[in-house]
Amino acid sequence: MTRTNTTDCNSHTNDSNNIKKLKRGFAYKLFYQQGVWPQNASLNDYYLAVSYTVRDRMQKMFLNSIRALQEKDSKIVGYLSAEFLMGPHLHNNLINLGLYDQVSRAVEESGLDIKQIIDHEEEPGLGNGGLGRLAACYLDSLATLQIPAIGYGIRYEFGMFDQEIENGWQKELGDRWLHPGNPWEFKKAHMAVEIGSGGYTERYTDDHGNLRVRWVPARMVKGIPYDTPVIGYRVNNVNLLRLWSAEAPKSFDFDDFNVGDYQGAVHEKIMAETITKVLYPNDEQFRGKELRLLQQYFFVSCSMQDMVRIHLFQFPNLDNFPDKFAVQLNDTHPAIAVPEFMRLLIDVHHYSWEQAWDIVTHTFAYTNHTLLPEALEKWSVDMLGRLLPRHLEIIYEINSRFLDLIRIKYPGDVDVVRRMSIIDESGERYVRMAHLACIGSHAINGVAELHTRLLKNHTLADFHRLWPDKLTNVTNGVTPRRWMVLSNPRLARLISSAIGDGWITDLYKLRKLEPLVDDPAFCEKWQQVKFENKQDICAMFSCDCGPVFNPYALFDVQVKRIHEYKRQHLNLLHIVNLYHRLKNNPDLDVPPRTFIFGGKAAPGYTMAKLIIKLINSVADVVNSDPDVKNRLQILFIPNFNVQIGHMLYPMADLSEQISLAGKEASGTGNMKFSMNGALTIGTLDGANVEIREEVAPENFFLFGMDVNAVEDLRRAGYNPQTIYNQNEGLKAAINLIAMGHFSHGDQELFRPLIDSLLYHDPYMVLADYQSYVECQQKVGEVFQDPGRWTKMAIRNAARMGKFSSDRSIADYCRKVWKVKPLPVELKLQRLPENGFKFP
Ligand code: GL2
Repeated sequence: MTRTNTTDCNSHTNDSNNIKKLKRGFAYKLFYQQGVWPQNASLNDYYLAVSYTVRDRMQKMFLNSIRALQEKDSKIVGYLSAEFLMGPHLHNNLINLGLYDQVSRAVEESGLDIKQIIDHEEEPGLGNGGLGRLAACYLDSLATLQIPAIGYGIRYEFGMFDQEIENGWQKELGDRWLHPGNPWEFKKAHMAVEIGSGGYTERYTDDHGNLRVRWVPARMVKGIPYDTPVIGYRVNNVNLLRLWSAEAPKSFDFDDFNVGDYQGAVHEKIMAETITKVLYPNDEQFRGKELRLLQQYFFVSCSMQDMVRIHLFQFPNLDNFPDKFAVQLNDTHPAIAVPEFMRLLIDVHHYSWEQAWDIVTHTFAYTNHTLLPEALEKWSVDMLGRLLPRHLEIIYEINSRFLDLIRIKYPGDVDVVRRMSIIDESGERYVRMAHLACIGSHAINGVAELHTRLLKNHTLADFHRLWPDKLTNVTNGVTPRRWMVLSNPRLARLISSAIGDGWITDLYKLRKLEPLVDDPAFCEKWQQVKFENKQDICAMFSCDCGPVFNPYALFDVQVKRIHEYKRQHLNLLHIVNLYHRLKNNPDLDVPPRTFIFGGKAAPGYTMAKLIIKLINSVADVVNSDPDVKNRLQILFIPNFNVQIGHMLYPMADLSEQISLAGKEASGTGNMKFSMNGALTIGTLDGANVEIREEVAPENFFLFGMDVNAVEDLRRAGYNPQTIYNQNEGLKAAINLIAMGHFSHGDQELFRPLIDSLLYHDPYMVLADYQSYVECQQKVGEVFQDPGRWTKMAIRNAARMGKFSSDRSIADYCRKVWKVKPLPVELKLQRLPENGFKFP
């Protein structure tokens, strides 16, 4: 049920009443909540006062939504994810509530600047990149589609590190997102749960003579939930993001304290609270750290206990749990949920193994997000057994029963048993979490057509052969609320003025833009929007000591985590080549270009950090070279995060999606760029394949090998040196770097990168180089025909319907979760005049 906006002739009066109320709200919050007079208030006080006022406007819907979950026989999606990269809340909540205009007027009339207040928010960066941001987009769509859902995760005290660039190198700084105060969360201390670790298991006979198992943990911590409301776009539904924080069960040990052992007394508390202290910043690199396993178990156990509690609030037992909850495992990070739920069902709620397994396998579904072997989680059996002895027993039992099934299915095939076992016994023994997730789930999905196909044919081929119906595809999507309406208001206004605003909740409606490619006035407005967006970013950098950027240049943007498979160095080789050509031939007919990079490297990933250094080193030389002034500029924007993404996607002309085919599971930045009218230069990798299908090949700059060519080349024996020796342009670019042209003559600095390219080149940068450079040449030519470019850009945006996360969520609901919308009615309307009579 959609909330109706006031459209009657009294709307103006209503508006001004609301604005008056909002202004009073700010003043009230400033005075009573922040405890300051306006003249003494800091920007943070103002931000908090505005946020609390807005939060109050959500409360009625929030409480009604929670009540609806409890009252109705509704099915809830439990989305288990170690990461939720939510981005700033205030602006998004204003948009989804439909309060942006009123609040900004109220703020202006109070003498403040809405932009300044919005920008003040420290974003909750509780994720590394694509995977965590996808979870956030999905929460937005779940609420907007009125699907009851709870996102379960970890309330990291320190989220993703802040990146600074010092002398060209990445420097990591601790993120202090909670420091200014978080107005969006509600601490629910009374809903704490207890989590064990370590210890041993024992068998015992219960009062009825049944043989049972008991886990006796060595340590306990408390999990405290913090709830953040997630509101849908212009609906009453508000879902829940429930993040768990670890606390010691008692503050500290007084016995130890009294005998003078202060260190010992606080030790336990510190150890407990370490669990949720910090997000591991390694994107797609499995590190096998004990604390990370503890984090995973901690939030999974908290969440499963919570769902069991919610279920038992309405039903006498857990028999029908899968009718009440569909639980999604966002990658294998929460896969320990499978044995944990078995433990809760068998040891705590006394189900038989068979009954428990039936409930578990009807509850879980698993999304795989990567094919990279180094990202696949496998925990050492020793470590897992030490931390979670009962879970290891359960995993062994799951495995033993599963392998019996395999032996019956494939008699005599010992190899398939070895390959499919949950336990990897090829050397030190490991628990393969992807196998555990596959076996414990009723559905498995990849995140783009190509990725799912590769899962079926390679990574999970044995599982696919065993259960041909289990593996499906759900192509990723992103929310147009944040990634268009919020971040690109100029474009959103233009689109709505042309085709109405229905596209915001039905992105396929953007198709209505297509005929407008033949409307010169519309095309001109489209260009103007892009130009103004580009001017914004130029204005931001013009006052700094850095170079002044030319808004007429082609803005060529690659923003994402820095990783060799994403091939930022391929982009760089093209830049160096272009620089070299421009120096040798000042008359070269190419449009001016501004190359923009952004992204963080995992702190321990030396090669990725060296790539950042190289980008900045090339930028230093190129930006200060008068020979290429205004024709070639390079900018590395530090600390790429959601907030900076808001700025960058709308101003890009060209989106770089240049990973080696078969490596990027989907990508989601590719979708954000296209929606905002950038053209893509890309390989046939991840969702690029489907983007190209949607926008049509003539509106997409394709280059490079496809997965089959990559496979063939690898099989034939790939030798990057041959390519280097045969390609003069490539040789010149590599030599410039190797000879120290960008490192003050230092020939050692970039040697590891150059050697890697020349002697291994695991991501076949050199193999795709020529095709990339030629494609970039074509990009330049088309950009010199603004009319043609604009038509292509409009067609790109117009055909992005498929890539709304609303479509992805609708797919999950239909294919995986079997859930339906539950529109929330505002039954609980207002607080009683004379207060409550408390029960
Ligand atoms: C990723 C994939 O690398 C990326 O291609 C995909 O778009 C997202 C979301 O499905 O998941 N996998 C992963 O571990 N991270 C990703 O971004 N961090």
